Amino acid sequence: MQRLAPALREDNVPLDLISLIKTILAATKEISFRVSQAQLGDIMGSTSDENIQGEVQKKLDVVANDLFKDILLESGFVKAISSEEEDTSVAGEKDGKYLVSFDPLDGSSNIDINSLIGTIFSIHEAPSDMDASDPDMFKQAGHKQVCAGYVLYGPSTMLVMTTGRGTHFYVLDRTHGGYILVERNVQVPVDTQEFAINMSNQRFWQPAMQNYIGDLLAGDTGPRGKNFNMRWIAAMVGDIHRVLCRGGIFTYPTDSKNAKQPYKLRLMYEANPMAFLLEQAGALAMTSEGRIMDIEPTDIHQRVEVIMGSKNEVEACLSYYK
Ligand code: AFP
Repeated sequence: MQRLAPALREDNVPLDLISLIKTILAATKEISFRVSQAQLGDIMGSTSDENIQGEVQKKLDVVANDLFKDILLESGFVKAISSEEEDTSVAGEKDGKYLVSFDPLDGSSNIDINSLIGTIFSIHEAPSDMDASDPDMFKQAGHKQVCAGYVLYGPSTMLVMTTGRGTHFYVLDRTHGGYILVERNVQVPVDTQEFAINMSNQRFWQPAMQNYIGDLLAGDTGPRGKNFNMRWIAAMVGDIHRVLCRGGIFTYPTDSKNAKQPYKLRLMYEANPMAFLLEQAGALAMTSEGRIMDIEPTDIHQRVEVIMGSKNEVEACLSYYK
């Protein structure tokens, strides 16, 4: 088993990117500790504020966001950050080489029930000819990411990360405080009998998704000829981690629940980093119209339809949209 920095050097990751990754991970270790304190620390429950998405901020959302913001902006490596919890991008070092987008605490509704939560991050190179305060720097497609990952604060604290040379699993070793590589080049099985979707939205989906899920539910007596199991953690980090570990399809499809908001998940700090991790593990990450990482962003908080996971199952799902 290898420590993080030597593993990254083996993948020829540039030294300044390794330093940035170590900076991000320093914040995750602090969050991991705070999460483990639960009611013993002041992190449970909600604040009286809402974020730009109109969602009530949990205390831990704010704590995690502030930790990431401070550590990244002080690092010297970062030209600007954008976060689920910030209205717009925040300028850092004017000559900083990187842009970091993050969801400091994914799965906020799980905080108070001691269930799975995580941090998702995505790193792009910063354009050298733009001002650090210009949020347009972030309008870069997912295929330009130089690193993406998440940290899962579960029974163990795990880092799952790619720098474009495969997706690797690391575990936080509390005996010395570092992340240790435990699995290199994770591969998602191409076939699966497991799906993840919020079934309570069924009546709001488009006919293609209604038909697809209907056929999965019909099991071995339906057109798919096999039984499917369903799982829903309500935290994308948890659901995608399961897909990376044993295959599956995860989708948050277009729905008509709120006419102004047909999609739920955010492109820059949820869909793109997960898409990079999954594609590096041999899986697919799509909308019903194309590859997620080819979308040219128009806004740092834009939302997107997501259909991702085991290759053959994602293709089966997409065939219902043709
Ligand atoms: P929060 O981080 O705001 O709790 O959102 C979590 C999330 O964006 C994603 O991680 C989940 O997959 C999805 O929302 C859960 O959505 P439902 O509320 O429909 O279960």
